[in-house]
Amino acid sequence: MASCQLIALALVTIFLPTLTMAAEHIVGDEQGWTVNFNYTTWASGKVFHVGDTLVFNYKPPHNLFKVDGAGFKDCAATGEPMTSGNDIIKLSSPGKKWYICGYGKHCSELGQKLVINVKAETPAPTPEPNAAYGLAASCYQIFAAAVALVAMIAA
Ligand SMILES: *[C@@H]1O[C@H](CO)[C@@H](O)[C@H](O)[C@H]1NC(C)=O
Ligand SMILES: [Cu+2]
Repeated sequence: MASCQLIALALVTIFLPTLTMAAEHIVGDEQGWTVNFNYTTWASGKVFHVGDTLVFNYKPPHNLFKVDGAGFKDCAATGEPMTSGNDIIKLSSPGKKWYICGYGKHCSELGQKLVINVKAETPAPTPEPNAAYGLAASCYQIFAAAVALVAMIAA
């Protein structure tokens, strides 16, 4: 039992960080940050959390402005654009975030604009009310998984 608890603890230690790890969202996926791409569709069904990052990949003349709701609606860019072509933005607070391309009519007529809603940080999983029970359950699952694996290999 003691060694099983160690295994369970080791597994939890290994897998827990991957569960709560911040996600990296490549805006537009392979298409990147460009015109004639529906970023509303791209963002729908995705969940953005504080701590995640957005990656905007593009080539000139595209650029990237972070704007407010009005700037998004009117495609009005103010301030300095980001121009690296590989702009990595850390989402550091919850709420709506708006991004547009400031070049020509890319935002106003060609759809190069993105709005997302950032949710609060993923809460850490709540600890088991009864740690011993939790470990025993993990232990059982490890044995079940091991048995299933052995059965598969043996088949
Ligand atoms: C983008 O797709 C959404 C649905 O996901 C749709 O409501 C919207 O009209 C589309 N925008 C454009 C410019 O086609
Ligand atoms: Cu552009």
